[in-house]
Amino acid sequence: MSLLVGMDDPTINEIARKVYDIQFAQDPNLDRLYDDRQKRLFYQDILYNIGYLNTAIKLEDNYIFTSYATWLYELLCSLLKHLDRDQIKNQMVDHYSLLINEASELFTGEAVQLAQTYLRSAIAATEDAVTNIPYSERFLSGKHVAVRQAYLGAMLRSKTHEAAKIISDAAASGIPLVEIYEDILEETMHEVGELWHKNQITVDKEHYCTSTTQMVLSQFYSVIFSQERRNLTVLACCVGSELHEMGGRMVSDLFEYHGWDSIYLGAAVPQVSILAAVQEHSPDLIALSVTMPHYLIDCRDLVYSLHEKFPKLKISVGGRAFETTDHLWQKWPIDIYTKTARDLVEWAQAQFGQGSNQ
Ligand code: B12
Repeated sequence: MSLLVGMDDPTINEIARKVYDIQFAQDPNLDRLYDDRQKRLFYQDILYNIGYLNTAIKLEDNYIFTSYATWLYELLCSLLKHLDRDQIKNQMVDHYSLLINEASELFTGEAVQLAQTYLRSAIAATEDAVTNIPYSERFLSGKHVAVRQAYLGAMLRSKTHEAAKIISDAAASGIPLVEIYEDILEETMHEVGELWHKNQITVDKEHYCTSTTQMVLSQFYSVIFSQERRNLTVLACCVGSELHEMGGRMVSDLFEYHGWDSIYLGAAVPQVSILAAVQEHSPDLIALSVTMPHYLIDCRDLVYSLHEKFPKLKISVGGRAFETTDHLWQKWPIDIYTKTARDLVEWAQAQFGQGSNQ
């Protein structure tokens, strides 16, 4: 039960080269994703991997190799900033699978099976490590933390169907819609932003989490749009060149769910178009959403125009940008600022003499 030869032996190098060539042939993206230096290190790592595997086999200690696999995975995640944790996991799983195929070239006798067992354990350990990220205190406190973690975990592993099911199961278990929106989905998106900021997920993963969450929101539209009407209209939109449109969408959806007619104009709406839309639809309330502080000036200008042109219109503002100000909204002629969509709905229900649906 031994490795055929020492690490400097040409046979080992030959097998490492073969594993390297097969892996690059199987996944043509690798050629693009790695520069020449990284390719050399990739090859070097194959030799290390074989070395660690050999040590584990000789000592008959599976844990040596699985703990090495987890350590290597975290090292690669911090070195390969352009790659997502999930992408690195996929590459490592491909790599260990190739070594499983080559085990009989590397080892003899019982060692072949041991190698394959240890490599399978390394695959499992690497798959588990994908979601082993230290989450923020905010994400880990509050309501429905377990659902948030399960939902984010599924998205970090790119399991769209699983992620959608976690949320539909949460709804089926009786969690109110507003809590699904704000305590689960909003908090998860906030955490996605933190992970992106800390460089723990790539931009494409952040985009994927956004589009998955938008798809998940749409699962609720049959419920949202089937509530009793209240003959009230809210118009919501994002101001300036604001691209963050999920907050405004949630505001709009929660009003619709409470029987209001909602008109959601979405992201980056020019001032002139917002004024024209108010003229056309005569809403009872307008909800202006700002996430990036540099669109606060556009918001202020719009608020003054709305106030002057439509004196009866109730004006509300909200969104992350206001949390970064010193109560800026107090200086503007608006009717209400609230931190959350649910608080705005509650205020509006009281203001317009309607009880809540909840
Ligand atoms: C998804 C996302 C994006 C997506 C948005 C896609 C889309 N279709 O919406 C894209 C990729 C486009 C994007 C781009 C950028 N983003 Co971004 N993004 C996010 C992220 C991860 C989630 C936003 C989100 O959907 N949250 C969930 C919603 C539901 O929450 P919410 O908006 O806060 O809304 C709630 C409340 O605020 C309130 N509310 C919202 N509107 C209103 C309105 C009223 C009237 C009321 C009462 C209440 C209310 O109700 C909602 C429910 O309670 C955030 C992280 C975060 N902390 O939010 C970063 C984040 C906002 N982005 C950030 C940055 C830096 C950017 C970019 C500059 C990145 C870049 N270099 O290109 C650009 C700027 C684009 C632009 N011009 O607007 C930073 C901002 C940091 C800062 N200092 O300001 C954040 C905080 C990430 C981070 N942690 O660093 N982003």
